[in-house]
Amino acid sequence: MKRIMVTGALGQIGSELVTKLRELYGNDQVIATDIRHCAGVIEESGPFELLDVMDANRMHEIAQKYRVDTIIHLAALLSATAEANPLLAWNLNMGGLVNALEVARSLGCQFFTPSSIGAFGPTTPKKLTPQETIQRPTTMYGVNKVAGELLCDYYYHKFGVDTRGLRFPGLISYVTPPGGGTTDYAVEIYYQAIQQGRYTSYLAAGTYLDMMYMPDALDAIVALMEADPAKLVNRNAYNVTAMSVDPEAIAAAIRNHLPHFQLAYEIDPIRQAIAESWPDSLDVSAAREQWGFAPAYDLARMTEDMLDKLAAKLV
Ligand code: AKB
Repeated sequence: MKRIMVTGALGQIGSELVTKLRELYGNDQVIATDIRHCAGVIEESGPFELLDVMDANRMHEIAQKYRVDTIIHLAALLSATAEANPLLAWNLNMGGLVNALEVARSLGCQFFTPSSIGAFGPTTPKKLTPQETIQRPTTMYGVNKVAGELLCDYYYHKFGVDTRGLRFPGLISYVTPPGGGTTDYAVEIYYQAIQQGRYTSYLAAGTYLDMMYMPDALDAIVALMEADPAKLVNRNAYNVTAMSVDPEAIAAAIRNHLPHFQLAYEIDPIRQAIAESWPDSLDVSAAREQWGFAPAYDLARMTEDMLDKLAAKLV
């Protein structure tokens, strides 16, 4: 039976992943950690520890105390926040990652951390971006993600740490909102559609980015962590996505349910520039072939579910 430590457990991915892992492996088997408290199901349904991922000793102590055999390291700043505070992003994103990899190395743990479409840059092929291609990002977040992918490769080859990772696109969910990302508009648009009937997008029409619904992202993490190690060629991170969309495409999908929904634009030059430096659509064939990646939600199905769930949540 796995014993899993999750960092950043109260964030957008963590808050849903911890619940899923507790359902799969048992409440006591999943140790949630975060830098802050937040009363709710994550702290109440199983072990929870306060952890600043920059504190290597405390991370090691917690992992040892619970005899964990798997580390899922999620704590990090997203792209827009990282761009506003690049030094903090370097220290937190890289410092936290290397601390977590060191704990995995010293305790012999399996390891997962997310990379991102942000690991690509303006010189990367934009359409059907291959698994292995040019990675010259122009954001601090991207620099962190490329360095992080290389570190995961390094710890696998040098120390035999069982590292696994996914290059996540924008993740859309009705549970915990993201914070400080470039793709956050794709979550906000659904909340505002329900609450106001309109949304003002900070990314321009025609800005295509990869997206995925959270249930598919969680399934992908579990499938990758359960995959036969002999079949995994890429120990840095796998391309994954379920759709390539722009604000107009999401608005059109919303109008199938809310015909009067209105979309306006007020472009944020910083996030627009970040989005333009990222791919339009990823090639996921390596993930499909090596560990069976198969997302269930396309734009239409995701939109129906998001609007249903948010309508119930926001009444
Ligand atoms: C962000 O926008 O920063 C993230 C990501 C794509 O990594 N959602």
